[in-house]
Amino acid sequence: MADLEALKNAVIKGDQNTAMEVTTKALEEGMAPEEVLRGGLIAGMDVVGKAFKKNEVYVPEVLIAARAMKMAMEILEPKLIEAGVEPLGTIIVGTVKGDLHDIGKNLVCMMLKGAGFNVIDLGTDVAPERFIEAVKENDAKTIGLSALLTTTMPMMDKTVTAFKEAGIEAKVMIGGAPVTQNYADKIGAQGYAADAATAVDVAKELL
Ligand code: B1M
Repeated sequence: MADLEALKNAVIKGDQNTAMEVTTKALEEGMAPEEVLRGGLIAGMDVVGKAFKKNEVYVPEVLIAARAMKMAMEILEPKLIEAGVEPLGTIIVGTVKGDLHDIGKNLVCMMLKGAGFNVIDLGTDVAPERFIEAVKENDAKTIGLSALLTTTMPMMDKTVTAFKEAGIEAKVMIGGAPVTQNYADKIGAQGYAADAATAVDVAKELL
């Protein structure tokens, strides 16, 4: 029987081989993909995220854990998609221009995919025009902006302004360590999420 506690610990330790093995075994045994995601992978990253906030672990550990999660996700993702009925909606996600941080944004994308959204991840350093193009191409109704630097937060404001100027009606959710609900209100973003799990709830509310 696949052991989700072992999967969780594999992510925490950044042990990608074990993470991939347990994920494969769990799926072969018929465990629901969402259970593997939530009970193993997300549970592990949650521990790492919290330890990181308390300075109990540092950047290399976070990156190694995220890589283990990513490798396991490559196995899990097709099954999550298969298991889903229809996508809840399409969401365009990216880290704003000038900002290269993507660990949190990637977690948000993973959680959204796991929850049944069709996620189009534009990556990092994404200019407003690129977001606009992607929204139009995919007829997306929701956009997620991430920023980790106080110096790139104003780019969120500029991006939201560019959406308004381009007549984009998609709802905007923002997040990232320095971002707050107050800031979201100030720039006219309809949603704010402090973490990846909340991002799913907010994205659902914005549908
Ligand atoms: Co950077 N960095 N970094 N960095 N980095 C921070 C953010 C910093 C706080 C470190 C510090 O000084 N203590 C600081 C920012 C200070 C500030 O602006 N106030 C900082 C700095 C200054 C810089 C550079 C400028 C350093 C330099 O070169 N002098 C540089 C900037 C490069 C650039 O972007 N142009 C830089 C570079 C880097 C690395 C490349 C080395 C690396 C990024 C690797 C990568 O992402 N691929 C890096 C890292 C790893 C960090 C820290 C250590 C960790 C960030 C992280 O991944 N956290 C960070 C320090 C810290 O946070 N204590 C730091 C884990 C992640 C799971 O959390 O991203 O917050 P987080 O995401 C959460 C929530 O915020 C939320 O959900 C996620 C999961 O729960 N969330 C959303 C995020 N996006 C969301 C979107 C949503 C909703 C929720 O909706 C769409």
